[in-house]
Amino acid sequence: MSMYLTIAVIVLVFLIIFQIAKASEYVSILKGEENSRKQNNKINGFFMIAFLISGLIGVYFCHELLYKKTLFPVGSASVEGERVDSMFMLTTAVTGIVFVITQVLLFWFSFRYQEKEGRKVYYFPHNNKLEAIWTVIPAIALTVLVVIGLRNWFKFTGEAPANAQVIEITGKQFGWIMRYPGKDGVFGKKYYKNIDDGNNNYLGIVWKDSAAMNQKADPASFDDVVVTQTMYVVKGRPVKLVIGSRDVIHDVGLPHFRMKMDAVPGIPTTLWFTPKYTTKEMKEMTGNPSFQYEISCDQMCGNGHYSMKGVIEVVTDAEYKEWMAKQKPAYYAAFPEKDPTAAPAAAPADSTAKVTAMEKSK
Ligand SMILES: [Cu+2]
Repeated sequence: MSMYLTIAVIVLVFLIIFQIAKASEYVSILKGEENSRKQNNKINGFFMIAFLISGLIGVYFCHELLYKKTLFPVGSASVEGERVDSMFMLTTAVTGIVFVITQVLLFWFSFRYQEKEGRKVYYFPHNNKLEAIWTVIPAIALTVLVVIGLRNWFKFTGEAPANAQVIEITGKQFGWIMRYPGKDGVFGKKYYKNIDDGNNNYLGIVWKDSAAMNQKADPASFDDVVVTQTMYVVKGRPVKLVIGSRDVIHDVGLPHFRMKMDAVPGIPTTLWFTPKYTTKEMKEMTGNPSFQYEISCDQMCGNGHYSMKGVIEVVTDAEYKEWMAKQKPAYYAAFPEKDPTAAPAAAPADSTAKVTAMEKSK
């Protein structure tokens, strides 16, 4: 019913516009072309000013209405992200001032210098000095902005502080896999052909010898901890992410930390930042008891792209240690018989042979 009504209203509106157009055509014939053009010109001039004023009011109104819903009021949740915020504000200020001045002039001139009886157009085809000014000033301004940006880019993607915690994060259709290097601090080798979700090898870690693929089990991989979707990091300790992908290009988007970086299959990318507040502190600061630091995929990566949400839990050092103590190396999930804490009765008879073979390969 309401659909028919909507269609009827649309048709009616079209009819009215059509009739008005028709009527004004007859009026212009009656009044004469010249007069009607001058009148139209006046109306257009008025609309230029009306558009400018309502546009400026609209910008102000949207800002009042929407600013508090953005991530700006809380500020950056990472130390390095503050640089991104200040860059953003600087760029917005520089381009914003120029935008407002040029738009006000554009619409004001259209109104103020509209066609009038006895007014002649000033012929002003070229001015070298003026062109030099409006080329050189923006060029200098943009160079400054780009240099600031490059310096920050090299900082975030460059060498992380020595005390940084290194975590590997891998995107896949559609989710995130995080790997901690374990006690040895070294990530074991991985090879994409080993990826086997059914056997808990989401990253293709080289756990086994394979003559066919010419690879030897990497002992550094045996203590690697693999978790999915939720990453734990420590407040105040720099985190270095080693970013990869299992399939297509994803992007680790960390809006609260003001960071993002593409996840590209085969080409590890890196990014580091220092979390400033724990998740608990953020819940209080935002007044939102269900606040979460989100990892959003910022690259269209397929039909499940929208659902590719990961979470970063920022905790205290003690909480982190407690959490980590509960994690089991992924190796034991794939080979339960190798787990020293597992009940020995559960181990099948041939597993002992495998252990000996693995020990020898070390
Ligand atoms: Cu994705």
